[in-house]
Amino acid sequence: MPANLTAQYLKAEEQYRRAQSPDEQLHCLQLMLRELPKHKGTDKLQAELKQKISKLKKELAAPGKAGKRSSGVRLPRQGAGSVLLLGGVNSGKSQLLVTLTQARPEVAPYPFSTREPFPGMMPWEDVMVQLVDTPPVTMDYMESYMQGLIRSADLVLLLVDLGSDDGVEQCQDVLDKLATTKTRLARQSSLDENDIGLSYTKTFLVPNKVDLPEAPERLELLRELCPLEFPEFVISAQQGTQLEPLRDAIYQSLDVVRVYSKLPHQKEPDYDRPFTVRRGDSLLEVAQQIHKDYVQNFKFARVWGSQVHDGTIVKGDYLVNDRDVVELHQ
Ligand SMILES: Nc1nc2c(ncn2[C@@H]2O[C@H](COP(=O)(O)OP(=O)(O)O)[C@@H](O)[C@H]2O)c(=O)[nH]1
Ligand SMILES: [Mg+2]
Repeated sequence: MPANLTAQYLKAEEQYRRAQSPDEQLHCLQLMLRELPKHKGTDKLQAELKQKISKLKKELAAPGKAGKRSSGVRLPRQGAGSVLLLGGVNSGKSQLLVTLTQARPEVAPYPFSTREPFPGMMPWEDVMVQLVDTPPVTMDYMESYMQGLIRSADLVLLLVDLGSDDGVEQCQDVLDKLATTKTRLARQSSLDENDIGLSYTKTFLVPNKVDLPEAPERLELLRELCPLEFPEFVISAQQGTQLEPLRDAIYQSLDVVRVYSKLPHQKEPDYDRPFTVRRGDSLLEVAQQIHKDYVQNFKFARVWGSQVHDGTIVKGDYLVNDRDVVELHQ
C-alpha cells in the first residue's frame, strides 16, 4: 500500500474487508476512493478502486444478480468484538465454546455435528466478547458462508486436534483450502498490498487436547510441519488448561477501550455496562453508540479518567482512554 494513507481511508478499507454484501462493498469502495490521497503513488490503487466500483455497479444492476455474493448467513456482531472458532473435525471448537461461554452447541466425537455458526458470549472482566463456533473446514468441504464470517471476524482461533494422528494434517488442510480462496489467515488483519480483494484475518493457533498422552509429540510435529507465524496457545478445552492466557490475549487482540457513560444529574456512571470502541477512537464514536441524536446535538462532554483532571471539558475529537467516564452534553 502506498504510504500516507489517512486514518479515514484505513477505516473505510477495514469496513470493506469486513463487508458482507455487494451493496456494502460498493459503499465502502466509494468511501475509499473519496478518502484516498490523490497523487502519483496512489495511481494504481485509484485505478483498482475505480475498476472494482464499476464491476460491482454492473453486478448490482443486473437483474437477479444483486446480493449474489452475500452468503445468506449473517451473524449480528455483539459485544466488544467477534472471534471465530475454526478448525478441522473434532478439533474441539464446540467444546471451547462450551467451556468459555454459556452457549451449548453439540459436542460430539463425530464429524459435522455443527452445521451452522453458533454464537456465544465470553465474559472478560466487565465486557463480553462474541465467540462463534463453526462447522469444520476440510479439503473437500467448506460452507459457502465461511469466507464472509472469517473476513468479518476480529480474530480467528485455528484449533488443532492433538488427540488424533490426523490433527496436524487437518489443520494444514484448513490453510490449504483457504489458500484456494481470497480469504486467508495471518498474524495481522489487512488487505493484500497488491490485490485489495485478498483479505487476511488475524489468527491465533490453538492446539487443543494437550491433556491426552500423545499430545506433546503431535505438537512437535505441528511445529515442524507448519512453521506458522501465528501466536500459539496450547490448551485443553475440556480440562480448562491454559485458558486464562488465551482469554486475556483474545481481549487484548481486539484493541478496544472501555468507556462508562453517566448522565449529568447522576453521581455515578453505569459501571455495569461499558461501551467499547477501538483504541484511538474519539468521543464521537462513543456518542454514536449511546444514541445517534447525541452526535447531531453534541456540544461538549466532561471526562473523568486516568489521563485527564476530573471533570475536564472536552470536544468530540477527544481520544478516549480505557475506563474513562464521560458525561455528554447536548
Ligand atoms: N481429551 C480431550 N477431549 C476433547 C477436548 N476438547 C474436545 N474434546 C473431545 O473431542 C471431541 C470433539 O469435540 P468437539 O468440540 O465436538 O469438536 P468440533 O468438531 O471441533 O466441534 C468430543 O468428543 C470432545 O469431548 C480436550 O481438550 N481434551
Ligand atoms: Mg462442533
